[in-house]
Amino acid sequence: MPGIIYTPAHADHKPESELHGSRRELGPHPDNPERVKRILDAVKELSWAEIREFGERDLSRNFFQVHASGLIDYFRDLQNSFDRGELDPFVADLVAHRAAGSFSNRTAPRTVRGLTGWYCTDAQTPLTAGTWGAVCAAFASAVQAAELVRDGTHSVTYALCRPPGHHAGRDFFGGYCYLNNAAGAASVLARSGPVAILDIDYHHGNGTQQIFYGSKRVFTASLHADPEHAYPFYSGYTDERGTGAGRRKNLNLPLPSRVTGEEYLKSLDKALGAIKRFRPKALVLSFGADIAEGDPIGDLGLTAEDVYSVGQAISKLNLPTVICQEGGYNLETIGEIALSFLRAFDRE
Ligand code: Q9C
Ligand code: ZN
Repeated sequence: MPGIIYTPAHADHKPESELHGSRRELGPHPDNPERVKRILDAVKELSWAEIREFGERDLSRNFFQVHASGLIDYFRDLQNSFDRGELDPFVADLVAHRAAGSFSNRTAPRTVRGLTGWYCTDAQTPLTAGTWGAVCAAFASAVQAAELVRDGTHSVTYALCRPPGHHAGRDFFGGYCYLNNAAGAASVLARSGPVAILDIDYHHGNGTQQIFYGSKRVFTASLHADPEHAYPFYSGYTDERGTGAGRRKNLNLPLPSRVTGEEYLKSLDKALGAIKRFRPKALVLSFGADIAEGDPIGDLGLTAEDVYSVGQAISKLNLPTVICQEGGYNLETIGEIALSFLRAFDRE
C-alpha cells in the first residue's frame, strides 16, 4: 500500500511577499502553506494511501550526504540569529557573482547577511524565523519516505514536502528551495543500488543536477520548460550530460511553451527509455504540479487527465518509488493535479 508522509511543520515557513519585477510591486509569495493543505485535503480521498505524520529526528548524517557543511552551518547560524531576535524576515540583497572575486581572492563572508548572498542564488527565496524548522521537516519527510521504501514497508511513498527542494544544490539554495529533499531521499536509496531521479517539475532541477553531476550511481533526468525563457535560465540545456564518472548520467529534456499532453508524453518516453537502460533499483520523482494548465508561474498546458497519463507511464516502470512534492502554485487546482498523479500509482 502506498504511504503519504506529511508533517504540519511546513506551515512555520510562511514567506509574505515576492517582488514581481515586471509589475514593479510586491505580490503574495507563491509558496504558501495553503498549497499543502489543498493537496492533503484532496489526497485524503485515496482509500489506498496511509497518511503518516512524524516527529523530530536527527538528520545530520543525511544532510552531509548531499550538502556542504558550510551551507548547513550557515542555516544553523541563521536560525540562532532569528532566535536571538537579531533578524527580521529578509531575502538576499546581493548574490555572489563572478565579479565578487575580482578584487582579491576573498571567499565566504562571515556574517549571516553576507553568507545569504554567498549561498543563495536569487532574491525570491525568503528567510524567516520559521524557515529552517520547516526545511528540516520537509527534508526529514523525504528521508523517511525513502526509508519506508528501502525497508519494503511501502513500494511507493509520497513525501508532501514544503518548502520544495530541487533548486537547492550541494552548496547553494534558491528558487523557493533550501535543502534538496529528493536528493536526500536518493542518497538513502543509493546505498542499496543504483537510483534514478526523474524531475517533472515545470522548472529545471538545477540543484539535483549539480549534486549528482559526477555520480555514476544516480542517474538524473529532467523534463522542464526551456531555460531560454524560464527559471533557472542558466541550466537545463541538452548539452549538460554529466561529468567524470557521471558522464552520460544526466539527461535534460527542455519543452516548448504550451506543450500538449501528447508532445509531453513523447519527451517523457525518452526519459523513461534512458532510465530503463540505466537499470536502477529505485526511482525518486520530483513532482511539480506547476506543469498543469493555469499555473500562475508555468506555461505548459497539461490537463488533470494528461497528468494522470504521465503518472501511469512512470508507474509502469514498476520500480520502488519515492515521490517528492516540488512546485505547483495554483491553489484552485493543485489538489486535483496531485490526486490525478498519485492515482496512477495505485498498482498493487
Ligand atoms: N514571480 C519551484 O517550482 N521565480 N520553484 C519565478 C515568479 C522562481 C520555482 C518568478 C521560480 C522557482 C520549486
Ligand atoms: Zn517549479
